[in-house]
Amino acid sequence: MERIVDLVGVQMDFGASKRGVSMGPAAIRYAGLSEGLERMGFQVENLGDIVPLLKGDTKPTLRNYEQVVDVNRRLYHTVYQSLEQGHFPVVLGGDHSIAAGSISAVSKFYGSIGIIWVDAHGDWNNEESSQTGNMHGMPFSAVCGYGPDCMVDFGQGPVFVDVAHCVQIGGRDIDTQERIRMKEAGVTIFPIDMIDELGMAEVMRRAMAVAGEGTKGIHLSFDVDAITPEAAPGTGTVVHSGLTTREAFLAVETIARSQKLVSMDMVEVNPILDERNKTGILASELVQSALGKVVF
Ligand code: EXY
Ligand code: MN
Ligand code: MN
Ligand code: MN
Repeated sequence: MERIVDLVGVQMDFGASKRGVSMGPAAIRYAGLSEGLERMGFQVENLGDIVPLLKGDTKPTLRNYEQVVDVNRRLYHTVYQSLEQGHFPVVLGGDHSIAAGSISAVSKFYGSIGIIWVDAHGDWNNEESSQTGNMHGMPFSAVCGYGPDCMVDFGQGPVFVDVAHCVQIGGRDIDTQERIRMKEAGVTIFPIDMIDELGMAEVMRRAMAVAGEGTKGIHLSFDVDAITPEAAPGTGTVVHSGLTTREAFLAVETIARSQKLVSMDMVEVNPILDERNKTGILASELVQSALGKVVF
């Protein structure tokens, strides 16, 4: 039977300071994602985009929280329904705050999942530790029960992800309080210098053991700012000296080979800041590789 991939875009940029990642889904689609997945033999169902409310309540510690929460609630239901139908949900961002809605659904559906979070940032802030109030800096902690509950509690009775099965890869810009909180919680972290030392192949072997063993599946949350800005300039929070494109492909190809991937997000593509859709194309290719596209 043909496997069905559900593509859902989320035109969200209210979780970030800069505008423009709301156009990320269009850029990734324009790069040929559906066509590529179809060439791989998938049936692709395009679920369209979730569009945020034009206005909503805000506060300094949780900027635009009403719009962020509303989108996450709708995304939660979309992703949950996709899983119920036996499909594979691919969520295209949008800023990273949307991972709260997608992962809440995956965690509720499976009960026990692992998370591989590829990102220059920790995304492990809460309302108190955040220096910006930007909610794209909070979703990883939220889905594990260490962040704002409003991001993950839509009345469904949230199932938090066990930190023992959570991995951060590529971190190199993590706030001081955020770092302390991540260490205390016990997230497995492979910051960029550890990737230099161990090599991505060994990092991924270790990451797969943490996220994959003892769980029903793995969710991949991939923030394109994990990749070095020379290769991925189209994103709002660039951090120098990141992953090479080959390291990024090795990471997602390893996850694909494990056959434990059940869902993913590809986020933070900002076409306004990009160069001829370089980052959109890279994002599209990384999704295909995560779903098993082979080079040869
Ligand atoms: N740690 C900073 C903050 O909380 O504002 C930066 C967060 C950037 C988050 C980007 C999407 O990964
Ligand atoms: Mn992020
Ligand atoms: Mn990031
Ligand atoms: Mn366990």
